[in-house]
Amino acid sequence: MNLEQVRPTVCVVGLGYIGLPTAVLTAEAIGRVAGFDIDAGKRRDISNGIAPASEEDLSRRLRDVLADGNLQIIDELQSADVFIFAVPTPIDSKTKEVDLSHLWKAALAVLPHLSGDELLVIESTSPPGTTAALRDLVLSKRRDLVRKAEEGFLGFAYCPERVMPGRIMGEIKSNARVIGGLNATDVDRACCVYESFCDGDLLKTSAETAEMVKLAENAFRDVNIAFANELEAICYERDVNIWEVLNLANRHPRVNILRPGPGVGGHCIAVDPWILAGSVSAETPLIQSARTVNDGKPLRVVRRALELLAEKDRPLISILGLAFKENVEDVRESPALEIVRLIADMKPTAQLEVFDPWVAEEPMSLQRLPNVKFYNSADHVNPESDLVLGLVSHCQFLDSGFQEKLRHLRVLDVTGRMIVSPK
Ligand code: SAJ
Repeated sequence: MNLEQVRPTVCVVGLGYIGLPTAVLTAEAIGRVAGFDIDAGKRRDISNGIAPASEEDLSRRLRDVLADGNLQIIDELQSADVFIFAVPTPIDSKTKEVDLSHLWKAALAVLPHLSGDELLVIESTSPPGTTAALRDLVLSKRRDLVRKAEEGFLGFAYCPERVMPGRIMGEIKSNARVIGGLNATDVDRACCVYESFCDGDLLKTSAETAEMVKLAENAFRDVNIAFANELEAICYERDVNIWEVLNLANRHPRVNILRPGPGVGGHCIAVDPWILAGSVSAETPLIQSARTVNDGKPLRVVRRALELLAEKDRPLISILGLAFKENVEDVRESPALEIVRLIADMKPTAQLEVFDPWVAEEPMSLQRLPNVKFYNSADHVNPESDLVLGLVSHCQFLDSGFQEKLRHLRVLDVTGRMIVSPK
């Protein structure tokens, strides 16, 4: 497939936080892009130029590609030269097993539209072997396409994203990208699509290696953060400043310890290690321990906060930040949310005032807690607070004027970025 000679039609299946930006960038680069999502409400909003996630520049660029006809949001799947699957691959909260049902459903929905000359690309985070399993599924249901696949016309590739929420539009374009295929032709065909909008290096490999790389990257971050969180517990007990330890240790040219925090949230770093560990029968004690350490961090933060307030019967606690990390609105799997719930539960006499200028509405799970008040701003932190608990270092909390207001309060700052002069 040479983009100079033939502009492929592309269909992006799943218009979530990765699928929609991918559809918009592909539409800008080569046009003739269709976007499909099973959620009719989402399709309607996107068709009207409303992007579900407030990534910088996404809404404006979405409206532009819709207006010039380069992106069409479709209600029914249709034929295309390239299908890109960007559907969720969550894990079960109890068993930690990956759930590929959305991917298989999407693949089955695409089946009737295949003629045997298409490239099917998975972007969703998936266990090693998923691309090969997709091929097997397609060919088991469409025996008529076996020959086309053998002759290299029907291709399968795995091209994971590695972008950072909040900076998706820029990073999708600039990050290096791993392009894995079931054979060299599939890799080359996938490269043709991605080089149309990606300025970063395209790193060619097999599909299974690409699947493994994606999981390895995020599991590595999780293990590194778990080490940072454990080191922080050691420093706390020894009364050594963890931030100074990190600054100095990271001056070693070959050491890069990440930062301790309230725990690990979001839908990638806390999930992917389970997918990696679950892909083999071998024991994976390191990866699993890292998960245990990071999942246990919210409770450790809560115990520390309650220790500081032991003498107060009805403490007023101001909590800074609810999102899963700084400068994003996303509260999914947020450790800060868990911390608020735990404090409200373990100290029902406490009054909690939660501030997050990035989170538009009070999450449902907090609305039912009688001792929690939510503010979608950084204003009005009560100067009578018995404790200010800094959980997420949003830019508003780092503002010098804001920090000045905290100067005379007792602050427990788990981010290491908000400390003014703790009492
Ligand atoms: N965290 C720490 N300490 C750190 C860094 C992060 O406690 O030093 C916490 C954060 O507060 C957050 C969680 O870990 O709760 C995850 O944060 P993250 O920034 O590592 O990861 P995500 O989920 O926002 O985005 C990641 C991408 N991260 C970065 O680029 C920094 C990237 O690794 C993945 O490609 C992407 O998710 C993905 O989609 O898989």
